[in-house]
Amino acid sequence: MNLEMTFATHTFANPFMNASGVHCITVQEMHELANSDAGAMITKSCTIPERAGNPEPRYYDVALGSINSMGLPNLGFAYYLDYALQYEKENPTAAPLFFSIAGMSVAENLEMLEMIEKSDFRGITELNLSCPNVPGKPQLAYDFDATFETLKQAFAIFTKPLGVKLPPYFDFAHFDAMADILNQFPLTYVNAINSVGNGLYIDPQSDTVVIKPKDGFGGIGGEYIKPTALANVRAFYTRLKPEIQIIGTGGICNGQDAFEHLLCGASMLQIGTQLHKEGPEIFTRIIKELAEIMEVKGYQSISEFQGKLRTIS
Ligand code: RRO
Repeated sequence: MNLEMTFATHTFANPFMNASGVHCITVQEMHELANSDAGAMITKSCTIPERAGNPEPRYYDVALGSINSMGLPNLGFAYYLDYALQYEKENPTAAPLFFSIAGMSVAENLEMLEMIEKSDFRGITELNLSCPNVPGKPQLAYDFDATFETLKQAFAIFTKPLGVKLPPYFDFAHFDAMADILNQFPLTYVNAINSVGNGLYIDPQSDTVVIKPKDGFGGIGGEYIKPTALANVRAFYTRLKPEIQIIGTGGICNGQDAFEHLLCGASMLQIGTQLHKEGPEIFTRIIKELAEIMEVKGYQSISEFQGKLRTIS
């Protein structure tokens, strides 16, 4: 059974990786991912200065998923770039690293892109346009004109592989409009989706919210969001030019979820909520489960079914 996935500049041993934010804030966590069976890994979205993020509790696991309002806590751009450069030096043949940035302004994003461009970093950069949890900062990718302007300025200065992390969209008009924008740029990939912004979870015993920031509002992940994630993966797979690959993120808990994301057209697969619940051993389990499903269905490689979702005629 072959789970290899050719993505951007590399053929990864398997399509699985962490979703940015989960198990990737510290170097220690990145080491644990590197030592797991994950095919790739991504750093926590960063800003130039270190950020403490929102007050705790700010992440809560529930039966069907999670709610978070972390508020972009991170150790600062230099910490992650230093880690990435050191990792590449010590592991010259390893799979490329993914490096996530989420500046608080266009200028901050451009400054980070410029520093990555000038550095020796050989990996893949992800521009997070969809952080739902910074009070007073709307998600950039819900502002279509601002997204276009940001990408225009980004590609004027950046030549290395670059992808964007998008929030979920819920209307065909929005899929069409965003795809039209994305198709105008030499993007390496689109990552769909970030958490479903500003949900509310209530503890039935205490009648209270479960996270402190924003009076309990936060991004929803896990099983709750799989249908929305699959729809976004499919919508972009069928609208984007073929050079732009898709990373599927949202509700991947087991091999069947992974299979469905691939069927919708995803290439790499990111796991957030379930990685937070289970730890990096999840990658061993989910690789086995995906391989078993492929075996039963008679597939030897992912390319035999990737994107080949059937509709009803
Ligand atoms: O740190 C966060 O609150 C956060 C980010 Br940057 C993001 O992109 N998605 C999310 O659910 N939380």
